[in-house]
Amino acid sequence: MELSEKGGVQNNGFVQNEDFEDKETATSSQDEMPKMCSVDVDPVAVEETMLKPYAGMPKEVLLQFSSQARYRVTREILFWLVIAGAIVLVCATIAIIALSPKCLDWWQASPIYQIYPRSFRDSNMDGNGDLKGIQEKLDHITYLNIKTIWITSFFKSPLKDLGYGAEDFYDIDPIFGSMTDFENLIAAIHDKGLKVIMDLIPNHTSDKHRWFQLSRNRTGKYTDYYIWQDCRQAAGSLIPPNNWVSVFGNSSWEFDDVREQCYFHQFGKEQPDLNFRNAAVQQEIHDIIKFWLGKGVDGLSFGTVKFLLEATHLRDEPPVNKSQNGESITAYSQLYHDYTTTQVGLHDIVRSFRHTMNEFSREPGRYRFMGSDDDEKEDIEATMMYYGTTFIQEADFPFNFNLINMKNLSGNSISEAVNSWMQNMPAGKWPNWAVGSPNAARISTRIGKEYINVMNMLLLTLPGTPVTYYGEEIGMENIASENATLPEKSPMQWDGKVNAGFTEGNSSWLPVNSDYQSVNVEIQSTWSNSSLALYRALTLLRNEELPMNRGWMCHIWNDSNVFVYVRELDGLDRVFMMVLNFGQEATTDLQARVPNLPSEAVIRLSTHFSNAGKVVNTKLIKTEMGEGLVLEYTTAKPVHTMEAFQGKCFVAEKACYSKVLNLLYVNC
Ligand SMILES: [Ca+2]
Ligand SMILES: [Ca+2]
Repeated sequence: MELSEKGGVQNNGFVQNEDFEDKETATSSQDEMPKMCSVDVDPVAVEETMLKPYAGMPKEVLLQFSSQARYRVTREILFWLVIAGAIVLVCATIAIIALSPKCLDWWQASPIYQIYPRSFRDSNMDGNGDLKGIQEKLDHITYLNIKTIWITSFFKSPLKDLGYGAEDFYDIDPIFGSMTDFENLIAAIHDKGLKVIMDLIPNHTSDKHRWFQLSRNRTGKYTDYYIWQDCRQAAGSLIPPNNWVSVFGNSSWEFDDVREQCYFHQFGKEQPDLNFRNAAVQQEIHDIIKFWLGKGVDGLSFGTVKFLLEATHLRDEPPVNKSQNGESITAYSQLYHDYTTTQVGLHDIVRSFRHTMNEFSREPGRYRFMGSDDDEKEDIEATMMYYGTTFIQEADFPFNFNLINMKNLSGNSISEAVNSWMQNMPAGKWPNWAVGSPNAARISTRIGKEYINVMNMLLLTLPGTPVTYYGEEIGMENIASENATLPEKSPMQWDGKVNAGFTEGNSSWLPVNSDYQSVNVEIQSTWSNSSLALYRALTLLRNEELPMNRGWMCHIWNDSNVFVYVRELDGLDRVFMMVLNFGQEATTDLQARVPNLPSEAVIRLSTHFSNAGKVVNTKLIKTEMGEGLVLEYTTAKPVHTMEAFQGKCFVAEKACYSKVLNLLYVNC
């Protein structure tokens, strides 16, 4: 009876749901109508609601259907499905962003190519390299698969000290060109997708600097821009305020006739130290930083920062040899520099530089790199201080000269140089490596021609940012020179023409090395087994292979001949193992060093090109003197997961590879 009341349809168990619902809906809407509206129901309208939807029905009919449960519910289901889908998409996006590792920044992703501008390329035949010359040769940088250029000091300077004492921090030395040349160079560098770092040495100026001239005349605020002290005259000779000695030897105090006082200089007497205890001096440096970042420079390398502050008490520094007579102390190495280097407050100044640089780093993709360039040699902990702490950032990295400062060459000494950096570097920081610099003999001269390629292989396969000093990619050698700082600054050897293509002029400021017929870019680019070809193959490998640019590095083995390490990435079963020979011919049993090592590996790259592609037995890896191998193999058990190698593995900016999604993620 109930059923017939609901529309008179007998439920025989086979009533189609649709029909049943239809009727139910139609009836119930009839039932509800009086409750909803106060008007009587039009029988014609009721008739209409009994109709099926049809094409071209008028709006009123359409509305009748659309309020029916079957359409309303469907509509609501669809609506909520769309909402749920959108929420899932948003969550997935957030998850991917949260799980994605930070992309390597530009200063981490590419090697840095350091150019000594006076020696790179001369564009105007005066025998001196210049900014336009660098611009002419930018294709060489991209040819090397490098994206970052570091140009050493080019400020207006009397060049007494090869440009390290600026006469004007806001101007280019005319020898290198004009400010317009510089702006054009920056634009050209950025057009090619490259970045540029420049030097800034804030410790001192040239004695020709306007500030020094004003200071020696006690003019206004400039009076205290430098470090002045009274010095006594005794028996016709000058007695300095204390026993402090300059880096170049002899007293670091110099009498100034104009002011009739002594000024302090850590380096040459033509390079008076600025007074960093004077806030106005610090502000000047911040203004200089802002000026160059405003010009578009992507990073600054702050040189010789450990010399910024000196103790105000001016006490004598303790002699290394306690019995040495004070009068006879003239060399820098004869004193402990407790009061003239790394004074309290120094790192506050370095952090303030970082702070100013950060103001220019806010735009996406415009992070400004900060390096510190202080060769501490013996004091690795002092060097590491420039990384700052987890919470207070200083330099992105202090430049690492460990591989340059080694006293002898062997697999052991290389291993020690590498490990000393890795073990002392604060957690979460990014390493870097240099094998050449404007202040050290070239690889070829320092350790021998036969090791050029293996040094470059080491440089470009270690974790972190590699720094190449111009010319090391072709294995340039020092020239003979009486000046101790010049032999590694000889003109870049571009081709076999006169002056090695460095200048079209008659002469160059320093002689070109006589080996330029075989050691030059042009000829080496035609040889498949040249240092240049290897260098390019290595930078390409570094760019293309994830384990090489952001994977683990595990130290495997070292002895007097070889240094062995692997590069691995979580989620990838492909491993690269470097076997680098820094001694004499050797055979290394890698299976004895790594448990479950595959018995065979492929030589992906070799300093001896003819070996590339060969399959070798990992029990008997032969390397000749100066030979380097990049071996490749696959394994389900990478070294960094093994108990035996705990504490011997390192990773910065950890990431894991997902084969399924073909992307990198964190938290693996
Ligand atoms: Ca020139
Ligand atoms: Ca100083």
